[in-house]
Amino acid sequence: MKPTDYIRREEQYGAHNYHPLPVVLESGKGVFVWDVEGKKYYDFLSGYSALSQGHCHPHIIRALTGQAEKLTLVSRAFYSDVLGEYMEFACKFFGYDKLLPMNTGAEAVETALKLARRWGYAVKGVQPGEAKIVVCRENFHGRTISIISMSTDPSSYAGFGPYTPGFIQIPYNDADALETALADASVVGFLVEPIQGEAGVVVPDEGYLSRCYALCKQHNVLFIADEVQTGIGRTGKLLACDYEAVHPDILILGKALSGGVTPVSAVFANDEIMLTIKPGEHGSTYGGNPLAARVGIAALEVVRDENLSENAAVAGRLFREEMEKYRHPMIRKVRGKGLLNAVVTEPGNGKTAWDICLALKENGLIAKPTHDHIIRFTPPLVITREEMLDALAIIQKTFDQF
Ligand code: IF1
Repeated sequence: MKPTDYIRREEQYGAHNYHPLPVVLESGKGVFVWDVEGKKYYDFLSGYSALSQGHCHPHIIRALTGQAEKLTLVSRAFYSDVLGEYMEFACKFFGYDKLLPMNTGAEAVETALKLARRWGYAVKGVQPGEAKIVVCRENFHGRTISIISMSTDPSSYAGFGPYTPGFIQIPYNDADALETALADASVVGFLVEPIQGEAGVVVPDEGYLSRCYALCKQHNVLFIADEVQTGIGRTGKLLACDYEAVHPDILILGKALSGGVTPVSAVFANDEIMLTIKPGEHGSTYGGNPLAARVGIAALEVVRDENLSENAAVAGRLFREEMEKYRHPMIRKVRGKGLLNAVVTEPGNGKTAWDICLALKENGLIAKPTHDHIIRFTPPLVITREEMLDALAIIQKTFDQF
């Protein structure tokens, strides 16, 4: 079969909810993937930051296959030998009393919303049904109906109403707007991405997160960090909140929590918050399954043992320095932290970010535009200096072609 055959079959039998780059991948290892014709590419999307440990990391694959031959799922109706081990390991890794295991990032965000509301009624004393959660404009937290009810992006929410009530939208990177919103005593939480990924890697001002955290403390409101994309080393620290020594009241993780081999997400909180949800009040068939637990431990061990946060900081600085030195009329700016970076492009002679991504693919590097003029560059955090320099050469050679 040719790549077009694979594409045509997927078009015929699959929903058209994506518009993928025309590349058909068959295998991956570290920072590389190969298509069905054996062509090699640098993967500069990393499964939207889920593959931070690189494709098919041996330590994670061994954990996956070993557990897969023993016990994959018991449901939470029973205990398993490995779930508690994972919970203890992850709670100590991120510094929380407890975690609630889920599968996708959106499920973890929904869980955090429920937890904040429940805490608001049970502990803060907000009137039942009145809890409000403050969110930022241009947020991206997933695709469920309550999550798109928080969104200001029509491509996320339009045509899917009616929407879940109880959300107050304020501008991102504006602590004064948060202070104003917190005057409402029914606010129970502030949900924020430490860096807005989908919005095009928007990095807030220095001090924004710590000021918001202080305002939340002042108003007895939970600071909820969605680190599904920014967490687990991606921005050069274990958590993006670590840049400002902010310890979120509720921490949401997903994606790289499993190194891209099976969906694993989690919500972390201390007892006063977490224990407001009682047995039977929340759950998920696969949440906390033994396979996910074993994989989760291995994925975090790789982050720790291979110093991936530090590597992301060093490799990311190299990327931005080299791209800032490189001048091109189609590049307006380069921004990011660690290995969560984006190039903001100027449409040039009718060429768009999509055209650049098509040319990058021809030159051996795959990346994807977010919105139509921003290209996100998020390689696995295991990338070496040589690989980064080689990838930069491909990126600059590609822009030179325009
Ligand atoms: C798509 C974006 C990235 C996320 C944050 C929660 C979730 C995501 C900060 C939900 C998921 C994914 C979803 C995927 C594309 C990708 C994405 F472009 F949509 F925004 F990475 F930036 N919080 N992001 O980034 O996690 O339920 O997907 O496991 O929907 O197209 P999920």
